[in-house]
Amino acid sequence: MTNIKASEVARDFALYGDVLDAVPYGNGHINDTYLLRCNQAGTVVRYILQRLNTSIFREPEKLMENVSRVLAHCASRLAGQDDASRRALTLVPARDGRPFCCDAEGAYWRCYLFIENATSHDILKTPAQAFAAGEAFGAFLSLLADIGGERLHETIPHFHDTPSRLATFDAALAADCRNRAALAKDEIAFVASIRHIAPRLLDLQAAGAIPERITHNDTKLNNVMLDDVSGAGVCVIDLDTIMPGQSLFDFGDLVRSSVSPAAEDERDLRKVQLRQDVFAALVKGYLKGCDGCLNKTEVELMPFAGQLITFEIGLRFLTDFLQGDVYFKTKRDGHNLDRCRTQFRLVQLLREQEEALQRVVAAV
Ligand code: ADP
Ligand code: GN1
Ligand code: MG
Repeated sequence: MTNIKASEVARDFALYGDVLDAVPYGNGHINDTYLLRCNQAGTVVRYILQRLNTSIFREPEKLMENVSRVLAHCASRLAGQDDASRRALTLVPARDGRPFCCDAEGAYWRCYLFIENATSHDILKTPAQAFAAGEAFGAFLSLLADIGGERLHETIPHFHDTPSRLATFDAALAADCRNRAALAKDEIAFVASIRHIAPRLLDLQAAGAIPERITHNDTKLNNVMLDDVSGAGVCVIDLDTIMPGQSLFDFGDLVRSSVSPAAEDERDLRKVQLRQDVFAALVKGYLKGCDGCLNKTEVELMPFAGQLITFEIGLRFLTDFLQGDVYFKTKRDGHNLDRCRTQFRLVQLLREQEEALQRVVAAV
């Protein structure tokens, strides 16, 4: 059903034509996303309209400055190439020229061209899709390598700082404000058993073995659009967390969200599996997209990154469960605990098969 507020806000953007409707769209956990349709001189043209979640993104204007800079860089690098307007997001400016607009309640909105004839998948089906997604995120990393100018803003400080995520978890567990810890005994014990892995990537960065790069930081599978005909990666989306980070944060999140055929919130944990052929295709695609820019340590730690980022995000789901579901959108009781369980099961599989995955990387 059309959302009245979103249709009203749409009129504040410099769109051509008449607003037809705006309906909730997509499966994102953070922002409110709408599919907006306009009648543009007799043709229906689609856009993505989003209300930013400002309880999570506390400095939306700085965030939009990052997004605008990144997209201007992408546009200049893609200029003149085939399909350039599908291969990077394009912001529609507000009527006052800013890259966003604010409504009467002070909420921040932005509008993008809709990427047509492409799909963002929640579950990856084939190794060919894995190669395509890996290549797209790798190419995005390499595209951003020479963005230049000042350091990008940190839109969420300590986003992939796993030790800091552990400290937040410890505090949530100590407070247990919803009396839910008793429902998550096994998961809490699992955290205790592997918490020692948390600082490894940041320690290696501090020691100079892993470089800081401009990274996407939210490279889950449904944040890349694959072409409906060729299956190739078309466009990386969801740019809110682009900031300084590590390539392994990106590769790790891609592993987390792609290697298992089960949904992130699947309740039957027998369905959580580690598809090694999918992992191999992700590695090949990502390395091809990166085009030689990763160092030896970054390549060797690709299997470990999958395990660490999956642990970190499972930990965030568990923390949110303990805190009363205040961060991720949820649709049912225990939703965050279900999500945590799939992540932790996958961590177990990634740890059990770590040597085999290392052989996969060495063979590429
Ligand atoms: P969230 O931060 O909430 O995950 P996203 O920016 O990822 O929000 O958008 C949610 C979903 O909307 C995406 O997974 C994708 O399916 C769809 N989407 C977002 N931007 C576009 C776009 N420009 N064109 C087509 N679909 C899009
Ligand atoms: C969120 O925005 P979305 O749905 O693509 C989250 C990620 C998590 C992911 C888990 C800003 O991603 O960090 O890995 O959910 N984004 C933010 O599915 O917290
Ligand atoms: Mg998203």
